[in-house]
Formats: sequence, C-alpha cells, structure tokens
Amino acid sequence: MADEVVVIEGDGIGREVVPAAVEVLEAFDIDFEFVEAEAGDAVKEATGEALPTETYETVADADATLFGAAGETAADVILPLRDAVDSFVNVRPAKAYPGVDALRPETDVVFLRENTEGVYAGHEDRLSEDLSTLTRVVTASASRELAEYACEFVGDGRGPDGRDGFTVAHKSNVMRETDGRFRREVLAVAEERGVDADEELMDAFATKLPLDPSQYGVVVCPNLAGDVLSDLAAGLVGGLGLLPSANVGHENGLFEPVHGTAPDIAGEGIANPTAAVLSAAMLLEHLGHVEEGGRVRTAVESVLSDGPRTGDLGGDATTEEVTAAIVDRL
Ligand code: GGG
Repeated sequence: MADEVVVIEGDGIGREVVPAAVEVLEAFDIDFEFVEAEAGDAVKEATGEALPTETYETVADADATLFGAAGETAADVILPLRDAVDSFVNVRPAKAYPGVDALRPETDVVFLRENTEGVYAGHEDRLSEDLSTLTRVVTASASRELAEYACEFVGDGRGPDGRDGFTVAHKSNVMRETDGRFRREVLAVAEERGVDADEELMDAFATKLPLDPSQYGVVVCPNLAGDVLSDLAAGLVGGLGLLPSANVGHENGLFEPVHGTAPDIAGEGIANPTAAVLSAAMLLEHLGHVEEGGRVRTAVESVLSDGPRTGDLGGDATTEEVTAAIVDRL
C-alpha cells in the first residue's frame, strides 16, 4: 500500500523548499501518494481560515506530512498541525557539516522538545486593557512520555556519536512547580530506565552551548526552550537553513524545516533547501525507509561539502541548482 504523504507548502519560502524536498522523495522508487493541502496566510486570505478543517483532517488521516512554513498565521497553523499528528516530541538536530563555515564546527546536538504544553501551548487571555495572562500547563504524563522517547532515542544509538545519555534543560530554580515537575519526571524516567541523564539550568545552557558545544549531545527541554535553544544552535552551525525537524506522533508525523517563511528572500528562488530536504530524510526514516533516509543525508552532506550552495552559506546557487545536485548524488 502506498504511503500517504500530505504536502503543505504554506507561505514564503515554504513554496520553494517544499517542492525541492518532494523532488528528492520522488527520486526514490517508493510508492508515495502525495496529497496537496493548504495552510497559512494565503489560504486565510482566500477562505478566512488559516488551517481549513479539510487540511487538519487530511493531515490527521495520513501517514506523514511535509510542511513548509506559515507567516503571520503561524500560531493558527503550527500548533494545530502538531496536534493533528498527535505529536508529543519535536526532534531538532543541529549539526555542523564539513565544508560549511560554522561558528562552532564541533556542534552536533539533537534537541528533543516537548511538543504539547508549556508556555508555548497558547493558553493566553487578555483580562483587561492593562492585563494579559498565560496559563502554563505541565503534566507528569507529557513529561514522562517525552523522557521515555528520549531514553529510547539514546538507547537506539540515535544520539550524536551514539551517545547513550541526555541533558535536561530547565529553569526549576525559579519555576519550581512547572519546570520542577518537568525536571523531576524526566529525571525519574531516566533513572527507572537506567539511562544517564544530567541537568542544566537553561540560561546556563545558553551560555555554555556556544562556548563548548562538544559537551552536549541530546538535550531534552520544555516547549518554548526547545524552540529558542535550537535556533541558538542554528547560529552555531551556519544558520537556520540547515535545521530540519520531526514532530513525532504515536503513528503519524509532521516534518518541517525549523526556519520560517523568510519574507526577505521569498519568491527569488534562492532559499536553502537543505532543512526541508533533511526533514524529508526524517520523514523517510519515520515511514521505515531507513536506507533511503540515509542516502538523502549522505547526498546533502556531499553537496554541502563541495557542491553548489545558496547565499546564506556564502554561495550564489539557486534552490533548484542545489536540489538538482542533491538528487544527482543520491
Ligand atoms: N517551519 C515551521 C515554521 O514556520 N517555523 C517558524 C516558527 O515560527 N517556528 C516556531 C515553532 O517551530 O514552534
């Protein structure tokens, strides 16, 4: 039976990098059924809805989704899409590749970001003209589920260099109840599973990561912290054009570059397709096409090493030229 993959380009450079990733997927002799769906600013302008119900249901029923980025409507699109695939963890690898001018070439870190709650979950209220509030939800069940995943992740050798432990980043010295619960549950699961886990206050982590990224491998963190810290790591490896992500659910998954719509370069055909193509590699692996996913990574690494590169990496190649080079080296 064909793997049903929903393709949502979204806005801005999503319209350029997602077709590049699809081109890479199409290069394999795999029976994919691609289903196009819409989300983001453009569909909101046309229909009044940033995430049409039809898109949500199509994503929920599919095997996997490849998503680009949403602009002003990001909050109305990204969180519900993650919910549609029942995602509990956002996996974000930040790796410095040979040939890329990275601030910290020794960086090889995978962030495992809690994906359903925390301050990022959108429980906000405007109580008056002067007062807005946010309710932060942290549950033992979501923290433990993330920790179970982290234990399996490192246990399977999926951490950088096969590292077999992880670091929990939190701020439990101040947010004693919420981050305190998160920290306690994650560390408890690690202990129950016999997995090495150490901990770092997230502000200290933000200082120590750029100073010496080699001391970190897999980093487990709350939702917003994962968003911010992975962007920090992007700055160490050569920019956001290089970071893919996987929103992993129990069966389904949503795969998207970490970057947004990049309105400054959208429409020019010069966006770096690497993050989207590496997200497609994660999609392949999620669907069990592990060998093909590995081939995509190898081809991407080869092109980054000595192939054409886009402007963000100091080159002048177009999205199409980089994509063609990747496909050529599969
Ligand atoms: N590619 C998804 C996207 O739109 N990224 C930009 C963004 O705002 N991301 C926030 C998030 O991943 O939670």
